[in-house]
Amino acid sequence: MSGSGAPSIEMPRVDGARVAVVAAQWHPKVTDALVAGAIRALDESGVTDYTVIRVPGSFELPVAALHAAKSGYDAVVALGVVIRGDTPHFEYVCQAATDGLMQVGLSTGVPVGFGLLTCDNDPQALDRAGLPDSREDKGYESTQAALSTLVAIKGL
Ligand code: DLZ
Repeated sequence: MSGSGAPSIEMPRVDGARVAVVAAQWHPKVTDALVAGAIRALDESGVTDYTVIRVPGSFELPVAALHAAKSGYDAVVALGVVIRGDTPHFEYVCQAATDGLMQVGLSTGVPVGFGLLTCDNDPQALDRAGLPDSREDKGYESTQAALSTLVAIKGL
């Protein structure tokens, strides 16, 4: 998927919102940077009431996101990194996490930011992690997407 065509979205002000950031722990240099990007976005949007929940791997993201969504959080951001290996494991974990996170959003009505990197190799992940040398900042972007969606659906 190409990154070209991304909209330029203004960071919304959502003072008073409660946000849960659920993050996997595999590939800690990248996942820690994704969490830092998410917190930067929360700070910019005025969100002070947030929780970071760490789970072991990306496969565990949906169940943690579901609990957060059912616990009264206004938005959830899911962060993780899956790196392709030699077996089909990659496809199963990516598919399960992606489908599960979509189900959480649809079944609860709580917007879920999708900050799961599914990469062929480490350089691809580092390039999207929001580190000083990265081209993209998916922790920040997925948090902004969740907050913008929250604002959009609150206006309905
Ligand atoms: C097992 C596994 C592997 C091989 N690779 C990754 C990965 O690249 N990224 C990730 O977030 N998690 C990985 N996991 C762990 C699974 O997501 C899950 O935590 C375990 O299968 C235990 O349920």
